[in-house]
Amino acid sequence: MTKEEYSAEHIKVLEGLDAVRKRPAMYIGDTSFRGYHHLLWEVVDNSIDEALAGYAKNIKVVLHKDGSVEVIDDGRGIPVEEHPQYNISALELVLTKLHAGGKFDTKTYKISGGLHGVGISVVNALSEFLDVKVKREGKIYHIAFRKGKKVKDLEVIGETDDTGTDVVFKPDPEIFSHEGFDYKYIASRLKELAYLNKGLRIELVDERNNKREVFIFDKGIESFLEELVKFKNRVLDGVIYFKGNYGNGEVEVCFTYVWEDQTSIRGYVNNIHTIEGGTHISGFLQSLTRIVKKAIEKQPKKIKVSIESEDIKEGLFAIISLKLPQPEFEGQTKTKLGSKEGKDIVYNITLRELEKYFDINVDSLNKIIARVVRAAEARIAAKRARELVKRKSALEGFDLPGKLSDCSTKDKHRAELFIVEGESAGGSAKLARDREFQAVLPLKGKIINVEKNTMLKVLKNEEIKTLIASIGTGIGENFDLSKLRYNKIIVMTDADVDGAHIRTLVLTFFYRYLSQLIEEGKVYLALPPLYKIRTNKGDVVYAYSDEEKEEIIKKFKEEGKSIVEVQRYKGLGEMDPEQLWETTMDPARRKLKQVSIEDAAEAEKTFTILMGEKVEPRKSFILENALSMKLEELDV
Ligand code: 0RA
Repeated sequence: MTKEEYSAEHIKVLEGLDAVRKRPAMYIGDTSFRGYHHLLWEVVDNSIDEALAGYAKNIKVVLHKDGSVEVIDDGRGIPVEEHPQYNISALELVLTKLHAGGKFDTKTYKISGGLHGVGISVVNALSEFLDVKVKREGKIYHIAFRKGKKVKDLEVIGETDDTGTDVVFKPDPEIFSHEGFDYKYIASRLKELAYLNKGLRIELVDERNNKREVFIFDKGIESFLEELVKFKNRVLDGVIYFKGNYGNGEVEVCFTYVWEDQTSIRGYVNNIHTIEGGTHISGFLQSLTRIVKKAIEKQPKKIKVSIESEDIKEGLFAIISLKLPQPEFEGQTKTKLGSKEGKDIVYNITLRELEKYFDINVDSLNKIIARVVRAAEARIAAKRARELVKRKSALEGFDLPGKLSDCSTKDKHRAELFIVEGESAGGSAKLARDREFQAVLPLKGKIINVEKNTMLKVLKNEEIKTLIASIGTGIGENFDLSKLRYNKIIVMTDADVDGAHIRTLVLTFFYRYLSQLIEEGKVYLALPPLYKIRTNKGDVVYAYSDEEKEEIIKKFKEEGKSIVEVQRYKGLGEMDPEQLWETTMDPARRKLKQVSIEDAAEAEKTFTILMGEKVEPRKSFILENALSMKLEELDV
């Protein structure tokens, strides 16, 4: 071809790729880590599109030792026939024409990943080298480039029965400030793509250090959601899944509820994570809210609390994956779906499919209602408590409740608060403590009647109000850690059923309204001894468990000491102040258990069972626990 024979289009094509090398950031955002990996996503997206179109079943990504990366798929192969307009192969065209991308023929694909989509020609322009092999119509074709310029014409290099595309490229170090592909980053996105495209097998091989992973999920986003809620307390046994077509769109939805006060709604549009949300998310939430509210109104036993949309969201974990031909994105990072159809599709499919689902799975609906009602109750209770704290401080200044026997130190780091059950144990604790740094707050036995108490009632309780005032931080949204009046908050209860009840209640209260305190490691359980063991020689030893007791007795016997007398402590009130100090309160000798968020979550689960509407689990819970208590109480 002579110079004159170049058509105007050809010249434009060449200028196009030069422009990419001159201003790479205009096409891929930046020339560091993100831009560098953007090249890979551009190529992977093309193979994913071929999978979405129903052709590719396997995608393999290989990180080579020389810094190049290879993306192999078993799709139809990029077309190689001559393009009528340009007189070059379609393959060469997509590799050299700007914006042509893999979507030069828009009718070929209904749907394609829209965030990257600058086209594989941009990858070619910014690569030190790029090599493509296409298997198609019985032949293997090959073409090669350096820095966007063709160095090998398209030629047949072999024969095959397979089809597919194989692209190898190395980002050009002249262009990028970053060097090297990041295995973890790539693996996590490929895994996400495998979740989003049910049944698609994606293999990642790292030849630099012999790592290999295969991602394939026959349950798609259902498996994804299972993974997200793996360590949570679940409201439903499984996850709810449905999908449907509406207009030009198709949506897959999967959701479940957990007891934790968290919400996670992940949206995807054409496999792009819509971090800023958008119309598809609002469509889902509106539909879910409508269905749940309607179901609540229809309950035979009238539910009095009014439900707000935030109550529907509490504990909700959802994944919404929408496929839409021409999505429009908005927002700062262009990851918010703006298209109005997005909402129509998800709203209507959710309404239709979820109503069908709940008709069959009434139990799931009832469990969700219970979760939503609890969220509403907690919201109202927290609001009341906030008003109360405000009012209290307005009326009483900084006065502390009379029931609190405070410590005298002003050093918050040394100060400790003992929460003690009952007046008698409270009395012993007051006598036993070191008043310089130990404060004591007795809680009345009355509030242990958790069975009938929702957290709403608990928050109205005088004792709990006193507790909030003593701690000083406020609760819920107004929580302020810097106002904490004690460095350790120690729950000290008897080793009996009532003790277990009050511990459950207090921990549930902390979990729901003061979880930051637990996360900061400020909440502890005192571990009083279970036994006092005395010998005829006057030795006195305390045992904190049955095993320890047995060991001590054995040791005494071996030492020839007899009349070993064992006293089982049933309550803190049985100890004299001296003993209580020695065994349970003295920082040098006591045992404390730091409460973890898991312990507290466990307590709240127990609380939920204890106060729940369902009689059966409550009954069996109380029976089981009463039984274990009885065994413990058997004296030796
Ligand atoms: C356009 C048309 C056809 C295939 C592709 C693009 C295609 C592109 C890529 C990029 C990576 N892997 C790919 N696989 C396929 C097929 C047209 C036909 O065969 O009818």
